[in-house]
Amino acid sequence: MADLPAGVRHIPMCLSWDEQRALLSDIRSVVKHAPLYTPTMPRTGKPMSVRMTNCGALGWVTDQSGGYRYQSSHPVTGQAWPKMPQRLLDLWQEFANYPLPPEACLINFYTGSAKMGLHQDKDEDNFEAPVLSISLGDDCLFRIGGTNRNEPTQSIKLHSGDVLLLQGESRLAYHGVDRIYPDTSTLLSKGGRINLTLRRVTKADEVSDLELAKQH
Ligand code: MD3
Ligand code: FE
Repeated sequence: MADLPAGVRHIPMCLSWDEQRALLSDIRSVVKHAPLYTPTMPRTGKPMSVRMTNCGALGWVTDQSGGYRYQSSHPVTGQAWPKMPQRLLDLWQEFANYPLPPEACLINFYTGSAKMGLHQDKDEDNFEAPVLSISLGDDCLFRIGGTNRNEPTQSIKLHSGDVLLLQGESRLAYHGVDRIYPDTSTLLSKGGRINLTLRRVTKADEVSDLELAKQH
């Protein structure tokens, strides 16, 4: 099997079954307050097949008129996003190797037919911080390439409990989800896949923020 692109760290079966159950329970409480909604593409208004919500200070949203962006409130309810569960802050602390806590957790929900086209994550102001992704539920085929769309890509299967850390060169790599493998996990009673992506959105103030954070 080929090496993953530089900066990609895949930790298969990182979370135990009990940790996955506990995370799922956290996500269920988030979704009670901030329901999954169907995002739409900028300009065309075409609905995405993945449903989304967020927790944390900021959430990633998209709709026809406003386009891709981060905002502090749910686009349908207008309410502030629920707080980031402690368990997610702990996972970031353990794996991200970054002195400031995550500001956003995007929650993606995939049914058996949902997918996500090849794209770059570049709506953040901070590309220095890593992105931490956690997979729950059914397996998926994940694809990642280089920082130009025309570069070759490679595919890996992600399973429930896998953690993926993207930093350095891979932070701006093209990536997507080609397919879900239905009925490959019993974590979600009705099936499907949940992906959590933890991110820093705002720029760290050059010296002071990072130096201050290290002292804590
Ligand atoms: C590689 N989500 O929400 S997670 C997304 O499985 C997104 O739901 C996919 O792409 C999902 O933007 C993939 C893995 C991931 C997340 C962020 C990345 C891979 C990444 C950022 C840069 C490069
Ligand atoms: Fe992405």
